[in-house]
Amino acid sequence: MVISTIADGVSRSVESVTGAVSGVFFEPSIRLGVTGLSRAGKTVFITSLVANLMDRARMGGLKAAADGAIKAAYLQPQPDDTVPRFAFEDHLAAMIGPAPHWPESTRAVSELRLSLKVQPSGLLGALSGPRVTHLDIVDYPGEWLLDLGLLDRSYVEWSAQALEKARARGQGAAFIAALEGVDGGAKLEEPVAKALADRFAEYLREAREAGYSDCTPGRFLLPGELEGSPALTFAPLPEGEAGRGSLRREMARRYEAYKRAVVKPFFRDHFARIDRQVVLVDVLGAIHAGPRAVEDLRQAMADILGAFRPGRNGWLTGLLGGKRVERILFAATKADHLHHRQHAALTAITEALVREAKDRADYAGATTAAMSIAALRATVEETRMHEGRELDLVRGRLLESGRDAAMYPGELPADPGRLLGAARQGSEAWLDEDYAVMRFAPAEVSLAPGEGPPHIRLDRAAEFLIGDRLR
Ligand SMILES: Nc1nc2c(ncn2[C@@H]2O[C@H](COP(=O)(O)OP(=O)(O)OP(=O)(O)O)[C@@H](O)[C@H]2O)c(=O)[nH]1
Ligand SMILES: [Mg+2]
Repeated sequence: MVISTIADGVSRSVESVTGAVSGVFFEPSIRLGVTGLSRAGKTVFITSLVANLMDRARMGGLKAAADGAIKAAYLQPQPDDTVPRFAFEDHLAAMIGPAPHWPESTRAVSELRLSLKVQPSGLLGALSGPRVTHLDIVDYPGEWLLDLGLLDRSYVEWSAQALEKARARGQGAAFIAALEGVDGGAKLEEPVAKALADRFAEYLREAREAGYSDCTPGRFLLPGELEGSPALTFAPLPEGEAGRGSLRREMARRYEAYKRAVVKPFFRDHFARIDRQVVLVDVLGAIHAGPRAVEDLRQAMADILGAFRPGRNGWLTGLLGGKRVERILFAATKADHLHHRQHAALTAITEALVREAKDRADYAGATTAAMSIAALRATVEETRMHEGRELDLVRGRLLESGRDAAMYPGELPADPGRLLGAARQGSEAWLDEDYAVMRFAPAEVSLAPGEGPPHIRLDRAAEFLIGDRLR
């Protein structure tokens, strides 16, 4: 017992300050942030990860699971009383229950605590007996990280950039047209402000649907309990006169309120406490949407990862003190849409996509990696002869019709530069190949005792993210 306390005390002193201390003896905790832009696969990832940590037969790539060091894993009340609990049971029931379906889209931050009873190896471990490590998983939208960029921009600067984006995207046309009849220097009329903000939010939603990544401010897509509040009732306006009581002055004031009341609290209450981070990226979805979506995704990734290089923003540096995220995994999700022969190409594209941003994070002292994963495998592989050549296909049940279908998604180039280069040059369409994505429903599975839901490389992802803390 004494040795256990000392050993934990030692590891504690080199850790950054994390969650609550529970019980008489200190129990270490790891705070794992799971983020990604909307529909990237956060909910499915967390649900499958937790289920597979509880039933570990498919977790051979997680060393502590393979060698039996993890003795038990169980859910516990989370340390934060004011954050909604991640609805694990509901999501799991959706994914692997009868008539399996994908879980509902989630709209806010949520948290779940999984406690792992681990028997450490080595002499100290043998003497001390099993110890408990808490894994606190936090699900938050990647859009909220993009908002960090607002903190060092004034309303005028932000407006100029936001208007430029809206003009360049087809979805922005109605909003730009609505600005025509508006005089920002005139006295504020609430219905005018509201109508503009609604149009702006509508444009952001449509742009997101069309595959664009940077659709900030983040809460315009996910307003949650702030829906309709003044901090969310603003829109960019062209530069001009901004006298007292004018629409422009009030919009600028609300923009500042958004930063103060929405953006900063998120970084202070959630982001600042994260130890390990996985950034889920729907790379295949963006490729399917075309070169512009891929270029937009690349820029959004650079912005998102700016948050992990705190030197960029003085306020954030102050908030984090010396603390930083220790490991960051970039995971291309939904890799079950591809035959495994193409997974290396997908990983290479993901790596190239986050390259710039990753170099910066590396620079900031975090260890990073890229991987292609599927948190819930919905397909099986198949190879067929077609016009004299072998085609690697995936087969699954189509989401819309429920029919069984095989899909050839197109051949990803081995050299990621071919796709990213075309994207950077602003091409309208891919030259060499058409990329298809079909949406599959989760497969009906019958799990043997001890087995979690089927996945691709979720065990490797877990090894990278938390493996070192389970030895
Ligand atoms: N085939 C396949 N599809 C997946 C996988 N993970 C996610 N998807 C698809 O992606 C959609 C979004 O997944 P979610 O986990 O809900 O994504 P999210 O990031 O939580 O989305 P929001 O909560 O809306 O931000 C699902 O409805 C599935 O259609 C996977 O491992 N395989
Ligand atoms: Mg979700």
